Parts: sequence; structure tokens; C-alpha cells
Amino acid sequence: MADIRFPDGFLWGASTAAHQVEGNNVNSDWWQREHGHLPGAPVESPSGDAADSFHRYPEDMKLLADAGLNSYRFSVEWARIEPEEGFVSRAMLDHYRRMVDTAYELGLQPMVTLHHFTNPVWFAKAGGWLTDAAVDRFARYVEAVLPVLDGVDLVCTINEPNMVSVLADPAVGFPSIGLPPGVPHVTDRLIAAHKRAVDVVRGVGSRAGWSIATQAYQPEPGAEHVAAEYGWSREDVFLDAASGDDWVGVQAYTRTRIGPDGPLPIPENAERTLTGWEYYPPAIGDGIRNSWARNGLPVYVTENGIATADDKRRIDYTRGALEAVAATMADGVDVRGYLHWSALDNYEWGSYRPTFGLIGWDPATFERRPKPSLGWLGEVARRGAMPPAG
Ligand code: IFM
Repeated sequence: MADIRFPDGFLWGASTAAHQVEGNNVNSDWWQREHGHLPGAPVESPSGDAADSFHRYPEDMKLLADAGLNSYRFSVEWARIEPEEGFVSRAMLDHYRRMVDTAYELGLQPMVTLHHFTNPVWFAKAGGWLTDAAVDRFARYVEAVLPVLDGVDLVCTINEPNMVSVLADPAVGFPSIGLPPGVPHVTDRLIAAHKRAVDVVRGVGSRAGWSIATQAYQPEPGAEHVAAEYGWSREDVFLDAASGDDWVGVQAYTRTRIGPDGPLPIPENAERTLTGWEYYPPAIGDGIRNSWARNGLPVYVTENGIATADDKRRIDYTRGALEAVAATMADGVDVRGYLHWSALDNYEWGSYRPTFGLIGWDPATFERRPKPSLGWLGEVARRGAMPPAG
């Protein structure tokens, strides 16, 4: 079998989010929840120092660049930049600007996410996304971040707004399979906030998009209308709202099969990852195709990966996912990049057990331990081609 080739200029990278890797994000709502100071389900462990990437980002980025990748997606942390309403920390803006500059110095194109799940405590206490003022508050923060974004081509306004919406109402518990529906007024506010942010960041010449958690809703025969209805508030409304953006971020990990009564359990004999999700590498192809059908925008895969302790399986998964990406491109979809989740093992929202990283680290010394999967993906990136399995 021949190599699968990817076009020149394709972005090859890895992604992180501030709260999951930086450590000590003490002014964020997540930190406060982890310590029982704000309402929320108890966590297995708090984020603590995380990977200390707040201080070690130059080393992290260098590992990615040395491996052969040409892009790094990271988020700027609202809770650090505006720890109290109206106070914008110049020191934190400088910090994130240094991250952008470091990426460029290393030959990595930065993709900067403005919001990745966490909010400042003051924002959460004032009602978070459950209040109309959220849109203005977010837009004001985005204005404040502009010095960081000077010269940054790709800006992701909000990561997985669909997950923000389905998780917005603390009174709604998680079903054992599937997701709760999106909360309509939260969805509307997130869309409004996104559109404001798009206008603001376009003003400094960046290309704007947002990244959607696609779930590969696969209907059983006869359940097509059930899947369409199920997917609307959880995914499709957000893909449609991307229309008019410069690009869209598609993220996928697994699939959800839909029967006549809704989501079906994962089959007993299916392989599961450390998050308990079905091992299903082609999911990203489903997500890309759904996005393309709904908005026709250029796609960047902004997250895709697997929680596993078996790095060989990470390579298998990534190979399968890239095959699915390449198949969509062969069918004419405009896919422009693949950014793996994640650059580092990180805080998976309550636990450090699900390890998604291309790079591990020693929990006592933070010494970085690049995994073979980093070398593998870097080699694909250098060659712009993926060899057949075996
Ligand atoms: O870790 C998360 C990330 O923060 C958002 N997308 C899914 C990842 C894996 O669950």
C-alpha cells in the first residue's frame, strides 16, 4: 500500500488548554469547584500544579518543534488575565505574548484559544453563561487580549461551546449514555459571544473560528430523524452558527450510535479507552463530514486523540484517524490541519488518570518524557505523508 499524502502547508500540531497544563489557576471557577468553594460534582483530584506548563512552555513547545510539528494550539486564561472584574493584568498579557513569540521563534504557528471551559471566579459568581451580561463581559475580555493576538493568524474564540451549553445547568445530571441537551438560552449567548469575538479579532487581522466537539451520531436504520433531532442542540446548531467564520475547528474522539429511542450503550465487546469511550478512530471523519455539509467552511482538526496508557495504541488510533481525515480530503473537503489532543498528559477535568499526551512528565520533578507517538506524528508531519501500517 502507498503512503497517504497530505498537502504542502498542512498544519501539523498538538493542542493544550491552560487549566489542564499550566497549574495553579487559582482565580478560575474550576479551581474553586475542585476545592469545594463553588457548586459542582466532587472531583477525583484537584488540578494543583498540573504539568507546570505555565513555567515550562518553552520546553514543551521545543519538544513539539524538534519532533517535526509546525503548530501549537494553546489557550489564554481569562481568570489570569482578568482575575477581578475590570482589572486586566498587563503581566499576564505579557506572559501569553511571550508564548506567542516563543512559538514563532521555534517555527510553530500558534493557534490561540480565548476560552477553554474555565471562567474567572467573579464571572461564575455573577451567573456565568446563565446571565445575559455574559456576552458583554466576554467581549470586553476579548478586547483586552488583543495585544497577545497581534500577528496571530488563527484564533479560536470558544472551545466546545456545545459542551459548555450541555454542562451549563448544574441541576441537570449526566445520563449514563449520551449527553444532556444544550441549554437554549446558554447556546444563544455563546453564539452571540462568539460573533462579537469574531468581529473583534478580525479587526486585528486574525482569522476566527470556534471548535466543536463532534460526537459522530450514527443512526441505526430507521432512526435517522431521532439522530437528527438528538444532534441538533448538542452539535449542529453550533456548526451552523459557524457560517460566515473563516474556518471551523472539528474535534472528535468517539461515536454515539442512535437507535429509535436515542443513544445506544457501547457494545460489551467493544474496546474502551481510559475515559470509558469506545475506541473508534474514524469518528473524526464523521465530524468533518457533518461540519462540511452544514457550513462548507475550511476545517482544522483542533483536537483528536485517545486516553491510553499504551502508546502503541495511541499511534494506531492516530493512524486510523488520519486515514479518515485523508478520506474526507479525497472526497473534496477542505481540511487544512490536524492538531492532536494532547501535547501533554494533562488534567482531564477531575482526574489525571486518562493520559492523552504525546509527552508524559514526572509528577515530582515535571521532567518531560516524550513518548514514541510524538516522534511518530512528527515524522508524518516532516514527510507530509503517512506510511501504511505494519
Ligand atoms: O480534555 C478535553 C478537552 O479539554 C476538550 N475536548 C475533549 C478533551 C478530552 O476529553
